This record gives sequence, structure tokens and C-alpha cells, in this order.
Amino acid sequence: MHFELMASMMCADYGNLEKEVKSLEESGIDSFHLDIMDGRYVPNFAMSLNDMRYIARATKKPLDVHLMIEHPNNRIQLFLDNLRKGDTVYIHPEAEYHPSTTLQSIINVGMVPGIAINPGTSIETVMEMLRIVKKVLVMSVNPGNAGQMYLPYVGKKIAKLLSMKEDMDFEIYWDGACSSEKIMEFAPKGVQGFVLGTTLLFGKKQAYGTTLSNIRELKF
Ligand code: S6P
Ligand code: MG
Repeated sequence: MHFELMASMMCADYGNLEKEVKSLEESGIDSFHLDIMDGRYVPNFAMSLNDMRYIARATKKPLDVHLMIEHPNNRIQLFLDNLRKGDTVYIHPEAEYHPSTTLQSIINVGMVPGIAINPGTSIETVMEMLRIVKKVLVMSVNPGNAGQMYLPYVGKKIAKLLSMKEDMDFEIYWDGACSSEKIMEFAPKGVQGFVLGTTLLFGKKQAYGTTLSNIRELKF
């Protein structure tokens, strides 16, 4: 079964960032998930523009940029200027007055447009944007921090999105508290990729290569 695995780089060891990037690449990670925060839209500062620039230079793998910032339209060009065609940029629709304008800027430069949907955001409020984006990042924890607990009510929303994705032509990605059990349950249903953080990948005694192979060898 094909599904993508992304490394949540806010959970990496920043004292050895280049080594972390290389080691994840050699272990077969599909892409690097970068959590950009402004301390306003979410109550934290994880990664910022320079971290993204650094990782973009350190790898040729695709980047998956998750903007948790207020009014991304004001600053979107700074990010787009430092990414490559084919990289993905997610915005949170409720952080912008005219989110479809921001999504259009992402499309215009050949990047993949995405929206991130918070646990408390209902599908109905983002319906029109589902027609524009290629990727929907479903947050199964509230945005801002790694190491939180899965919020079970998100499961119903994923089921609803799964039933809509073919018609509306988008892919679904999972972000937050991703465990092997969740991959076992949701990959066969059609979730395309999973962001791996402290729950499964980082801060363990196990090498990244072993963890990623174990996930790919799960018996569905
Ligand atoms: C949260 C962020 C996520 C986390 C990821 C961490 O604001 O968008 O990408 O970094 O969820 O994973 P875990 O397994 O520690 O919850
Ligand atoms: Mg994220």
C-alpha cells in the first residue's frame, strides 16, 4: 500500500540539524514537514523562515510547509521565494480574510496549494477552498505544539473528507499524534500521508531507518 511519510522537523535535534536531515533522507523519508509559527496565530514559535531556508538548501526532497501565521498573504512571497516548484504550502483559512487569494499566489508559482483544518473547524466552512487545493492537512491535535494527545472527534471529519476527495480532487494528509495504529486504520481508507513527530519518530532510542521500515512493513 502506498502512503507518504513526512518528518516533523520542529521535533528534530537542532544542535545537529544537517545530520538529522541527512539521516532522515537515508532512512527513506518522503518529505520534510516544516511548522512555521508566529506566536500569534498559535501560542508558540517553532520554526521560521531561516530554518526553512536552511533545510531547503540541505535537501533535494520536497518540503511540506505548514504556515501557522496570521494573514499569510502579507508574507507569502518571503516563503515562496525560498521554495522550489512542487513544494507544498498549507495555510490556515481562518488566519486570512481572503484565503483564496493566498492560495492563488501559491498556485501561480507552481507550488502545491493546501489548507490545514483545525480540529474545531468544520468542513462546511472551507468547502469552496476544497475545490482549489490539492492537499488537505487534517489537524488531529490543536495547532502549536508537538507531543499532544489525539482528539478522537476528528475521526468523523476525516471519514467525511475521504468520501469527498475523489469528486473534489484533493488528497488528505494527517498531522498530529500520528501512531502506527492510526496509519493502520487510515492508510487503507485513503489517507495519503502522515506527519511523524514525537509519537512515532523523534526522541526514540530506535534509528530512523528502523522506525520507517517498520511502518512500511505494517501488515494491513
Ligand atoms: C503542530 C504541528 C505538527 C506537530 C506534529 C508533531 O502544530 O503542526 O506538525 O509538529 O504533530 O507530532 P507529534 O507526534 O509530536 O504530535
Ligand atoms: Mg504541522
